[in-house]
Amino acid sequence: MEKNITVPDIGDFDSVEVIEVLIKVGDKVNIDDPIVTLESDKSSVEVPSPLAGEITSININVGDKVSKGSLLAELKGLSRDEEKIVKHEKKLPTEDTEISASNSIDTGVKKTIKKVLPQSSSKDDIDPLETKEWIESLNAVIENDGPSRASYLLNKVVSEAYSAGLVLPDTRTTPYINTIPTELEVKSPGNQNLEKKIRAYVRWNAAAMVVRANKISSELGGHIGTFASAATLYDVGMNHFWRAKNKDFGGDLIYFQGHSAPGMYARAFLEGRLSEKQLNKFRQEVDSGGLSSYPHPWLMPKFWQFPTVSMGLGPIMGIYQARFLKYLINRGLLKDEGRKIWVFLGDGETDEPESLGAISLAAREKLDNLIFVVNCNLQRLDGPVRGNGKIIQELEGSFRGAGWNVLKVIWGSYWDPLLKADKTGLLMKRMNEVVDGEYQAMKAKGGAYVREKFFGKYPELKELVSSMTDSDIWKLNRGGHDPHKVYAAYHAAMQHQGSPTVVIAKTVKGYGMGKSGESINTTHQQKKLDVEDLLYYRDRFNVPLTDEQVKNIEYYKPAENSEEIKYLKERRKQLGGFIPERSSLAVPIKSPPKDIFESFMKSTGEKEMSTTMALVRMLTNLLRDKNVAPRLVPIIPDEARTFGMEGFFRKIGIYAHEGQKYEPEDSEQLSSYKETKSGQVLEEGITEAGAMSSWIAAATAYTNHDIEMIPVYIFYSMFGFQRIGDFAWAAGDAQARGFLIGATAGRTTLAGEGLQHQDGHSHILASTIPNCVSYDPTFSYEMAVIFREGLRRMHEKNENVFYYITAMNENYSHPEKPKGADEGILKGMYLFKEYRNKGKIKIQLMGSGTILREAIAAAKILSEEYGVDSDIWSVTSFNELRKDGMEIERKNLLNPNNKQEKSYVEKCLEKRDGPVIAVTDYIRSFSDQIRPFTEKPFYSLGTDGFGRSDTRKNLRKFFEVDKEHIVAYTLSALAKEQLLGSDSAEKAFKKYNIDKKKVFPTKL
Ligand SMILES: Cc1ncc(C[n+]2csc(CCOP(=O)(O)OP(=O)(O)O)c2C)c(N)n1
Ligand SMILES: [Mg+2]
Repeated sequence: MEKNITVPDIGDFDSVEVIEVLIKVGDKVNIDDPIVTLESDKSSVEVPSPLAGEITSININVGDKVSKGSLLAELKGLSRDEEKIVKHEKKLPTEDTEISASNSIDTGVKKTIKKVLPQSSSKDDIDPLETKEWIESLNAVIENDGPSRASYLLNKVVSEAYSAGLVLPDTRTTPYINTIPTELEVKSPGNQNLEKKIRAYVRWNAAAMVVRANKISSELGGHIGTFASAATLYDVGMNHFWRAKNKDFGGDLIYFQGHSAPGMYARAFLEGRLSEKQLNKFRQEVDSGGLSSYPHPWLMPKFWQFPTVSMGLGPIMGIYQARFLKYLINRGLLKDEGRKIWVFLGDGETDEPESLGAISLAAREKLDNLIFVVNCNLQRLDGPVRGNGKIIQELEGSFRGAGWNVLKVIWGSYWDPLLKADKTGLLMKRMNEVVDGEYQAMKAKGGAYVREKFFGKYPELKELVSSMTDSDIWKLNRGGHDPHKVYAAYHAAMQHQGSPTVVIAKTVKGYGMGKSGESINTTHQQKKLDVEDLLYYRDRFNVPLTDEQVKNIEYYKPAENSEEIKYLKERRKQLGGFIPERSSLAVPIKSPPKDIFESFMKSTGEKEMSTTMALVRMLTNLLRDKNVAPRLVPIIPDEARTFGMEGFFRKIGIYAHEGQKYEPEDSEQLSSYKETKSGQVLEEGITEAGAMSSWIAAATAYTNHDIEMIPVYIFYSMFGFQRIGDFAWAAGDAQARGFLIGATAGRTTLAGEGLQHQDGHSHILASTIPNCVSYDPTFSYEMAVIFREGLRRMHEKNENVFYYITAMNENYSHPEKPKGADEGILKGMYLFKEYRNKGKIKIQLMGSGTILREAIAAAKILSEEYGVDSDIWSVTSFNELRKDGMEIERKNLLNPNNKQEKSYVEKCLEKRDGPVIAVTDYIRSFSDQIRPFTEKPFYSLGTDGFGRSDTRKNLRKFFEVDKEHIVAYTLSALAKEQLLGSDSAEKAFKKYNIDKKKVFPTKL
């Protein structure tokens, strides 16, 4: 049966151009195979075949204009069965099933629940007997009908009460006690005695390492207090939960709190992975063999996986890492092995907006592969985190509100009997009312102080501890230092399904440091311990070192065949290997054949387009390459339509873990909003920090998931490095590979958006990151050459660099690639055109981005009207030219006796005449970067100053980068160089109405 393929609803456009015909008569096509590519002046989109069959005729040619309903081709169905007409049918999602998130606390123990113990009456209870009956009824339901029936009844009662207008209690928080009742704690199978010893040695060696480094020089710094508070939190994970990557398993991913790095080194030392010599070189990284101050994959590429020390980045990167892991699984690129992402953060660190900024996304995405551990030692650097409040309660409220499973680990086991004996409920009341500032002071001041200040407030509580000595009271430990409590919480976190889990653990900063730093405000900065402090620390944790050894600050490592070392290694063996460890087994991606890029090398003729459109078209082409297509990860923060990328929605789908539960408003259209579980586009919403975190996850998938991915994150260039610069720095550290595309770039090219949008400096910011390779191309062939090389360098050759490319929204026609330009395009400059008319005077005119076109126009005027010839250089990367120039200059300075080498800039310019005039849409320091690498006089024009909204023409005039200013300033420069009289310049200033009294734009 013959069928027509027509243009579907293409949105707002009336008549659009056919730019590619992707079929031939006789081709067999499947449903959704692309038939033609259409392009409006903003975006390009492929039309998919609505049915399977054989093409019998083609009714359009490249260049034709078509509208909705235009006949594109005819097709013969192969057989009735195969003719599945999918004509934009109103299809409701079927592929995704909902997993309902459980809001209840999942302790990991199924079908058991603690009985509710009636508390003794408080003065608010006017009828204790009635209260008791209620509680007994509840217990009866739990016993007879089970916990879910009990929950149902409670919920029902609450909603009835709500409807009746009762003011219900605020339930954001629960009482200030552990979430998991003692009876329901799952017991650790470990040998507690050995684990305690191991922990003590790790603690000792971590502290010794810092103290030793500071003996070498107090400049070296380091931290003892942070790890001292977190040792148990890490140790329990290392001994029992964290599974390493090996040939059978992808590995759990652990984001360690940056300042606890010494603890990880100390453990690796016991494991035999680091030597004493390396420990002695803590924070001495200049000569090889040192240990980096914090987790820096760049400096320790076989050890650290995640740069976390800039506070707040770890938590949000961890969330998006967990999300990206699900993305890879849902797209069928990775097996679901139940891997977990663990993120450790400080309680002070939660002040950072980035730390908590994406927690609702984590719950919305049901990231049950994510476990946060917040180490609440109640202190940050200067003092208490919330002296007047309770950080644990505050965090519980935030995380519960966002939909997380919250597990509070506040009190250690020594408190259990007291809590059990608390018949009046007063102990819990006291726990609730004490603020963090007091809790901190209590841990700094000893048992007698706690007796008086904590228990002493109520006679009943004082009585409760009357038989305990001050030392017993002092031993009442906090949950985060109790391996049993921590084990139970981690176990529960591992079992929990349907939402992410946060373990909020209460600890003591500088735990065990005594007067030198336990719970005192200056703990964070403590890096020097005197002999007395060290002896105290040794005794506190029973480290078997003599006084002499302590004085020498010796490390302690038991013999290889000792119980402790055997146990520690055996535990790691059982868990699949060591952690942290960084490696990659990813297979490189073969670069696509040249023909994918071929169309960009030709002139577009009259046809105008922006480099953004060219890039989007290139990505569309790449989606036809079988190696590249599945690995592309387009990442967009709510700007797809701005960049003409809406065609991707339908073509490759937007990732949505629950698929699409609604019929989109625009379902009839070709670019309809299609969300799907296997979607490829990461449509991030309005979060640059989130989008960048996604990009980093994808850009490091080659090491964290052993799969090479190609992330392409497209954003307003102003909201790139300026907004997320610290993430970009972390990406460099993590050796990310991928593309960052600064779209709508250039201070005068974006035009109407004004001061906060118009970017004239992102390239300068990009240039500060050593492994970021950046380009500001003008023409589509430049973009194609650069992008292809990026694919080759990063994803085929696995170079640890990442690309920043600016793309513009100005439409113009693109010429054919000049012969042999490739090398120069990649190195940073090439000769675009030479004017060799009659003129005796010559200039070297450089430009980049859209402003190169102003330079080209200026060159024509200069030649035709003023007899000034020019060599026009398209400078694709001042940043790359500078790198080359600096390196050569250094080499020459180091070798004054050798033949001096030439920088690439010099090689290009040495045989050419005249001064350099460089003009860009960026601040002058961008082009000034290459000034030292040529002996020629050098003049820069650029867009220094705040942007503002106006037309491109007016903006270019304002910033003095339009062709008229280029002409006038060039003539003036020539006068200065005494190559021309000054009257030409003066005439030009007059002719172009250039107001010499205008204030310099930086002052306006
Ligand atoms: C973005 C950023 N700002 C500031 C710092 C400096 N800094 C290092 S540790 C610290 C305090 C950390 O407190 P907390 O998160 O509670 O961790 P703790 O050491 O108490 O476990 C600060 C402010 C940093 N590392 N990163
Ligand atoms: Mg803290």
